[in-house]
Amino acid sequence: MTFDVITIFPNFFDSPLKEGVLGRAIKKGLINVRIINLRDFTKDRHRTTDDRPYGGGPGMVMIPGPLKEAITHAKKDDKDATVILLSPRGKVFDHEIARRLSKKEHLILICGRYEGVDERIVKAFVDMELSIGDFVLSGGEPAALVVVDAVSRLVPGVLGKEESAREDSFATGLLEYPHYTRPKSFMGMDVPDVLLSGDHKKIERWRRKEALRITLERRPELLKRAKLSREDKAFLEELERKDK
Ligand code: 4GS
Repeated sequence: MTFDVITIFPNFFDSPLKEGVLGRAIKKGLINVRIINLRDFTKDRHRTTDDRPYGGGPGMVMIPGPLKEAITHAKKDDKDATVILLSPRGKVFDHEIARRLSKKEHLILICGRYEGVDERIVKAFVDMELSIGDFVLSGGEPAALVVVDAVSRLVPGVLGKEESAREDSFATGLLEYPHYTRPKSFMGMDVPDVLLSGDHKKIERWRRKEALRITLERRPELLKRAKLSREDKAFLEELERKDK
């Protein structure tokens, strides 16, 4: 799978693409990330990428010419690539979208800077606008990195067997159960006995219940989409009864 990232800050991506899961996936050739410097597609002496907005107002707008050239360059050997603009105006990125994108062969991510990009670029080239959340970044670069990271994890081979099994369990749509490791006692707090019991059925049931409890407490809206067994539903009803 190939990601092309169009940016005016190519160095932003240097170390994140070298570390951990992502670094390994790139080294192994499972994913290919090409950082495209938007300034390489300017034609003036100053390598201009922005200009003042028509109609006035604060800030600058990314001019369409270099973006068109950069997108065309990224698409030259693959007309079917999906062009994504990172912007607070986009659909909010989630696991479901990540899963859909991981099935594509080629994504082109445009990192917005300043007030945004000239709308004609959106009309002519952008297939999808994505936001990573309801807050304002200084640029689309961290958002593009989030998308590259979350999508890459779902590309076959990027995660080890154990890690992908865990990923599958997130697909249940619940928040994670609490984790404990050594020491058994820490600052007067003990590891729950059940985790030391060696009874794997019982441990699994406890973890499931904790995941349900935490999800109900913090993100009840997630429960609507989660796959729940009859036992899960009974437990949730019990919790809601106790709550009243
Ligand atoms: C986001 C976001 C963002 C918006 C870029 C203001 C600079 C900035 N991009 N998800 N101009 N949230 N972009 O805040 O994707």
